Amino acid sequence: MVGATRALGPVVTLSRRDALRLLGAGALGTFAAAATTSTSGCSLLGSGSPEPRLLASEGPLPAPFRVPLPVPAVAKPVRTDATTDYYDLSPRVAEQEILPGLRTRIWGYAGRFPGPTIEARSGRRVVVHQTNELPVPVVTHLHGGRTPAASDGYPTDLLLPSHGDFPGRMEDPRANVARGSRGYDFPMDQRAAALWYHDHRMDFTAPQVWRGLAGMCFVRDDEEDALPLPRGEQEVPLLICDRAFDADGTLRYPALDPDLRAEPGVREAYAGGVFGDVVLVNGAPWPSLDVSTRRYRFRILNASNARRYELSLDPVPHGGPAFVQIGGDGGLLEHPLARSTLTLAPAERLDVVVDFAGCPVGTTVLLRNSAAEGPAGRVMRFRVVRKERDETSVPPRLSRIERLDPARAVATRDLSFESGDVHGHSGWTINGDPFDPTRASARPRFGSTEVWRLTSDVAHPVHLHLVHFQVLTIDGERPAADLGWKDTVDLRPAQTVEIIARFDGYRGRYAFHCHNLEHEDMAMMGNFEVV
Ligand SMILES: [Cu+2]
Repeated sequence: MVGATRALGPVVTLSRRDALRLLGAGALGTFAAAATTSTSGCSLLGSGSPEPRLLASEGPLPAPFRVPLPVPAVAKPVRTDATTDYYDLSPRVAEQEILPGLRTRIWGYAGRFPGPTIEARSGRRVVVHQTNELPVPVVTHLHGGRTPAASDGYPTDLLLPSHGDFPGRMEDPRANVARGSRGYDFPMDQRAAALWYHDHRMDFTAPQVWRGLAGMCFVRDDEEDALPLPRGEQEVPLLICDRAFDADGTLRYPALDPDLRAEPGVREAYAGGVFGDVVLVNGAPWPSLDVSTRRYRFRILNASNARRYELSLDPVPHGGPAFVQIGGDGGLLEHPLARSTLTLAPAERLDVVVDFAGCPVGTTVLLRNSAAEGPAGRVMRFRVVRKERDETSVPPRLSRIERLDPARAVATRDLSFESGDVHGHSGWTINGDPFDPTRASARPRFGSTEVWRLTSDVAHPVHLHLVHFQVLTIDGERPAADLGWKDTVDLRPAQTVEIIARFDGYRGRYAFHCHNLEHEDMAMMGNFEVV
């Protein structure tokens, strides 16, 4: 195993109560039995598997392809002025028909799962106001946003419930805790890209996203608008996530505290991450979309807690590659790429065009997931229902991307994402350290460029807040294809990936972490401070 020879940090001898204090509501020690040690000396999770585990639904699964693909509503500003659009996306409890004929209680922004889509313009400020109507604290992070630290949704910057008394004491001395309401200020000073917003509450992100706290946000700009790409009804967001349900439609999740108030974490068997057996696209199980014989642009987000997808089309529309990739996490690529398969780790986005022109009316095309067998092996279906002319195209040049030069990097850092000791229990660590809000792994000077060498034991999708980066090497080799600007990189087991980033935009404290949300909640997070 990679990193096996590196000693873990000193064993922290805090009592459980001290650990709770240090990490606010957090305990982190909850999935632990004694850690075992492999022959290579690498600390492994106790009796829990280091791999994600399937949480099966109770009762029959819904029949696939019966529900039309819903498209999340576009958020309506409550107010606009010359520079800014103001939204209210207050999280609250709601009931929604996810499985046909059943009501599911969700936690949603504006009471919806997925949350309303924010349509933003590069350089035009967005302010999101929230009143927390939920019974627990929330924190909202705009993933992929270049956001001032105060609005970036740092995990201890809790927004406490607007009613009831929540004992939300944070021992992070810099925590900015609010009660009831707060605003998030997003300058959107960035290029066109598909972002998403989701909960980021310390120790409880995984169950709160699972319950529905996620939505998409598109930033648009003139460069993208000038391209002859499919738009309007032919540009379709696909927010993909897996969930498990009880027979009555209730969402299942193996939380130790089902009320998500005091004790964080999941049952030990799920310490590697939680898989569901129902794949939802835009909140609907295995939906179906009627299309015409033309190009569609799909803005795909993997909003799953732990599941990674390998997407393919069956059959591949006649005459084409399955997908033409035009963008990734951080916006358009320089040139389109023909792709037969799309891989998406948690939190990654892909921007692709699919051309149904070669499909006779009546054709059905499955979007498969070859990374799974059984129910999670399929995602949704397209049904070609009419002939239509198409004046769109994918030009050979999409954008220009500045290449960050490793010779300009002022620091190279090694960060090992591995299982390890979390306050006396087994958990997920970075360089052997569990998350500590008071310690920075890096203090890059504003505007400086650094290379980070990320190493994994098992799979870890690593996400940096604030910055977008470029992937220099994967296990020493340059990436086979251009990945464009990224904010999340899909670290496969026992892999080393070098990324390069320029730390500009804003000064302050930002998080970086594994985006397997169960790993994140179990301490696989660090800080960098732009100074
Ligand atoms: Cu991880």
